[in-house]
Amino acid sequence: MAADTSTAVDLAALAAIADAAAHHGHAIPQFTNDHELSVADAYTIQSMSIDRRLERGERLVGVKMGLTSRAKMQQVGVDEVIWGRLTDAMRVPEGGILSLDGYVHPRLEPEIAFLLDRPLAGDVSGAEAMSAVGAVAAAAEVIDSRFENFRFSLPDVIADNSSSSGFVLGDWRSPDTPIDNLGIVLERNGRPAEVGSSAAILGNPVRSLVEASRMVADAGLALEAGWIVLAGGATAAIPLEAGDALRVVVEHLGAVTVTVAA
Ligand code: OOG
Ligand code: MG
Repeated sequence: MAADTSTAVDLAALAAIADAAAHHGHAIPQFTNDHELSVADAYTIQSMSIDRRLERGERLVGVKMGLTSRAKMQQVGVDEVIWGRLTDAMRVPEGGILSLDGYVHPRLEPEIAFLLDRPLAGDVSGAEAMSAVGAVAAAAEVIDSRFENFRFSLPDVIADNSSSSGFVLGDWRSPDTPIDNLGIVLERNGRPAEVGSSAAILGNPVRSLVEASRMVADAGLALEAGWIVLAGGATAAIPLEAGDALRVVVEHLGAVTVTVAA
């Protein structure tokens, strides 16, 4: 790696590049090809790039956890849990049509979503985390790395807001619904493309919420009442092609569908 160690990295300039790539849907070289970035630098870039979205009028609506399952870690070759910020503009309506305009090389993965009705911050137990949850739902996430060939290192993907791009939420269910071992099927055009279990998410998706509370606190933030937390994909993500009909079915939680524009 030809890292530039002689001069301080301009984190704001990299944030502007990450934001423009996400905004216009174009691929960029990995930041770590040319810059030595720590994980802390990468979260600063993420925060600064999201600030640019907020300045354009978007609103923070929650966070997504990433790389919380072996399947996801293996698919992208990064084996650390990460998080990213979700804004209202990323919401894709359930049952809606997704245009591929503005994406680089989007993929879709099954998710479980938490809706918080109380704030959560710092180190909490699983029971404390669940007591802040107002509802749970089946969900799907559209991820889209802005890096060429969907290849990145840990600091790259964090700086790129953990590939956040879009999310689809199913109907909210009672937080009393057990979610520790639910069968998950991701269907493409009526056929199963990926099959898994919610147990693949850190052993129990609640652990992902505990991690979210802890990791977000490291950035000086708290999870707020009304926010959504995505627990992370339980299976590998699949590439989206024009005309695809995608459906995520989660046992006891229901299904979400999205169709890619032809
Ligand atoms: C990174 C984002 C990971 C998940 O659920 O694991 C993620 C990526 O795969 O590009 O969203
Ligand atoms: Mg995800």
